[in-house]
Order: sequence, then structure tokens, then C-alpha cells
Amino acid sequence: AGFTEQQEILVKESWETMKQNVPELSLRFFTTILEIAPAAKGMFSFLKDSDEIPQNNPRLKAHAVKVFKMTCESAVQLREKGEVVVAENTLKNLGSVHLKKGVIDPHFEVVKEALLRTIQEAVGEKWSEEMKNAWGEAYDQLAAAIKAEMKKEA
Ligand code: HEM
Ligand code: ISQ
Repeated sequence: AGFTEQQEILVKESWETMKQNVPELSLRFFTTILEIAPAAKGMFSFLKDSDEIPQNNPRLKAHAVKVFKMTCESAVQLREKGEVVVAENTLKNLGSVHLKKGVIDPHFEVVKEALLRTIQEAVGEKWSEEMKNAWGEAYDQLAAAIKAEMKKEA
């Protein structure tokens, strides 16, 4: 059973709510990634030289939002086409950036877990198993595309 309209709606609606609070959302996302994998800190250029996660850092916010937006777009494509298609240039860039930074497969599980926990906190009572599966599936398919590109370039 492919990605359903209901799943797409769950992803889109929760993102509409979450994006009204980008500063807090991006900070939570990042904090959670580092809680799960403290060693990931050194990978991010905007964190390297600070003791704590910088509040209100525009680059951090922009990056975090991109990850959410791309996962959201991935959900739309899954429903429309049954697969995730990332624009060729974007995918190439993502592949090479992540490869260069030393990202490996298990890191994708860390980011997934952090993404889901951040959403859970943000939406509160609206959180459900269905919402978790919808975001999780959209993320997994997007991650698979990036991983495949990384392998092509390695
Ligand atoms: C950079 C998205 C997974 C670590 C980026 C950028 C995007 C992005 C859009 C900016 C690329 C650019 O600068 O042109 C995603 C998405 C992911 C994902 C959509 C999963 C579906 C991961 C994972 C890690 C990671 C698993 C490992 C912890 C990084 C790092 C950078 C980066 C270190 C460079 C940040 C810097 O400029 O210092 N990612 N990413 N990403 N990502 Fe990811
Ligand atoms: C880049 N790639 C994956 C996850 C991220 C989280 C916050 C900021 C940038 C990111």
C-alpha cells in the first residue's frame, strides 16, 4: 500500500504548524541530534567553534528548515508518484556535501530519530503512530536517494 493521501496530509499539516516556530524547532532538532550523537558536533561548520549550540544562528536555522522542507516534499512526491525524485543538481550537491563531511549510513538513523522526536514535541497531542510512520517513510526514501548518490560519488 503506497503512500496515502492521509499520510501526505499528516506531514503537510504538521509542518505548517511547526514552521511558525522555526527558531525553537531548529534548535531542538540540532540539540537532539547532538544528544544522540555528540560526536556529530565537529561535522557542522556552524557548531565547530562554539561550546554550545548557537541560539539564533541564521545558517543553522536555514539548514534545519531545509531538512524539514525536503522531507515534506518527499512525502508529496511519494503520494503523487510513488517515489522520491530529487532534482539532479540538488542530489549531486547533497551527495558530495555529505560525503565530504564524513557522513555514514548510521548517521541517517540518528537524524531520523532526532527529526521524529522534534516533531513529536512540536505537535504535542496531535502526535500519532500514523504521523510518525508518514514522516518516517518520507525521510527514509529521501535518505535512500542521498545515500545512493553518496555511493555513486565515493
Ligand atoms: C548539509 C540535508 C542527512 C550532516 C546539508 C545540507 C542539506 C542537508 C540541505 C546543506 C547542503 C549545502 O550546504 O549545500 C540533509 C537531508 C538529510 C541529511 C535532507 C537526510 C534525509 C544528514 C546526516 C548527517 C548530515 C545523516 C550526519 C549527521 C550534514 C552536515 C552538513 C550537511 C555535516 C554540512 C553542514 C555545514 O555546512 O557545515 N544537509 N541532510 N546530514 N548535512 Fe545533511
Ligand atoms: C544538515 N543535515 C542534516 C541535518 C541537519 C540538521 C540541522 C542542520 C543541518 C542539517
